[in-house]
Amino acid sequence: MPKTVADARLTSMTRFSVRGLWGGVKVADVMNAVEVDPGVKYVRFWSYRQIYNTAIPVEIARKEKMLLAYEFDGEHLEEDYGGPVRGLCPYLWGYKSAKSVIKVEFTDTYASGFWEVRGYPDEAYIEAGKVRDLNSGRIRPIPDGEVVRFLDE
Ligand SMILES: Nc1nc2c(c(=O)[nH]1)N[C@H]1C(S)=C(S)[C@@H](COP(=O)(O)O)O[C@H]1N2
Ligand SMILES: [Mo]
Repeated sequence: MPKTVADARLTSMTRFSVRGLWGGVKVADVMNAVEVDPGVKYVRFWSYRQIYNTAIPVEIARKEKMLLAYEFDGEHLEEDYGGPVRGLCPYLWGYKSAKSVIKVEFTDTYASGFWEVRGYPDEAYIEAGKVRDLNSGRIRPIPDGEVVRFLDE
């Protein structure tokens, strides 16, 4: 599969955000390669041991920076960071970026995943507020939606 490098941020609902060059395979490319049924509505990522899982709408899964990532700033992802392969969904809160992915499922119905059944919102829409920017170490304001720029930049 072709490699894609995306300049993107992972932003957690627990209020940290980290930016880097994520290398991996676009989920859209995988979907095209396996000729996913056009009726598919959700993509679900399953982590090693199949306890952690999370699903996102197919429209988001097909976006430019939605990856099955295996690199961060040119280095292979270690296990703690979700290696060897993890989901990266910079468009939504970090819990939609499943680590150590072993299975990707294409479905037409939605079910809540690991954090969602424990009360995290199913939509995971990033809301404005303050986060700890792990690149600068500073607490900075973010707008709603994908974190591309901080409001103090
Ligand atoms: N398998 C697995 N994936 C996971 C999690 C987890 O606990 N287990 N935590 C999620 C949450 S809440 C966030 S914010 C990100 C954190 O990724 P990081 O540990 O690389 O910063 O991973 C997500 N993916
Ligand atoms: Mo998180």
